[in-house]
Amino acid sequence: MTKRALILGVGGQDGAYLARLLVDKGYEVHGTSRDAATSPFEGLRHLGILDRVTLHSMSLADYGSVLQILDTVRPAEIYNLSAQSSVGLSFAQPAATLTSIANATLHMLEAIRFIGGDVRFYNASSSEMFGDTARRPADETTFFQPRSPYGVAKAAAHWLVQNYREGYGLYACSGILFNHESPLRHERFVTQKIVRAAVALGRGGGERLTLGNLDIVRDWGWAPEYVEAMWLMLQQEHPADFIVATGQATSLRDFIRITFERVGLDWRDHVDQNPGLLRPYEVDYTVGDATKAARELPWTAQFRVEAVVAGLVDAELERIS
Ligand code: GDR
Repeated sequence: MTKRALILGVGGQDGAYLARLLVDKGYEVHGTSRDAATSPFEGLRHLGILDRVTLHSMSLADYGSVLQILDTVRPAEIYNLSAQSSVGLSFAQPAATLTSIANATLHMLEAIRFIGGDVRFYNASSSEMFGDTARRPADETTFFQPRSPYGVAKAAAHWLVQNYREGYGLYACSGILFNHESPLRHERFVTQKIVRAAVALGRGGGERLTLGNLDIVRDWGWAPEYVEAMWLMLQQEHPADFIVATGQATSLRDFIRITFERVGLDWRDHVDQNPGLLRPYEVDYTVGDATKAARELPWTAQFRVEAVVAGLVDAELERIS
């Protein structure tokens, strides 16, 4: 029998790649966004699968709308990839971020409990819950010490998922994803901002690149392969949470250097720092340990940072040519 999946936030980067993965696996894929009639669904369009996904309007802020969609679609698997995803924006919109992440997840869990049946639920947790990992890779037992309203909201949602799993026996789990990039990334995230600027400068145009904090370290992976880990989490005998990361620490300076080298430039000639882009509170260093995912799912990241940069630069060159 064809399996039916519901992807909340199918308009985003992860939603689009997951939709493609599930379509390729023969799923009947349904997806939601707040207003499906006006959403551009650029990711689905770019991947050529817009007509393979049944789209619905749903607001996770509205419990009634969640119930209606669950009752209509009756999915076997639900992936919650919706909500505000910018850490930077969460400082400017803390309350909206908290609502869009924590309350929204709670509405989903309550609706699943109310509707009942044999449904499996994946929730998008984030490495931001750990805050700074103090130069050690974080695993599933590492304490949460979030440093942004976004991280706090993700931690709240994470604990809700764990509570509903333990308390009500739901098949509900969280993937704790570290930074994951792709050509579908918006320029508001630093990798795409760097890649777009470097490629334009490399072609003799563009403007100088202005960034905030250059002293941070991240664990950058490749989004199209991270969605495979999401799917695998819902295929296990028992629900559990997993870190999804490469385990490789890269400084932002190195990310910029590798990107500019790829277009034949020395980054030091083209990059400025603007204190106005600094965050009020910063995660200086964050790296993940995905040993549990490698052992149990099994899943391991294939793309290291050089491959991530190459994939982003090549896609950008193709986009503008
Ligand atoms: P992040 O991603 O906050 O890690 O969250 P982002 O790319 O926004 O920032 C990464 C780091 O780069 C520093 N930085 C800048 N960031 C942006 N956006 N723009 C700049 O100009 C700039 N200059 C320096 C930031 O201060 C930060 O330290 C991402 C998101 O995808 C989340 O949704 C996800 O949960 C986490 O990754 C894991």
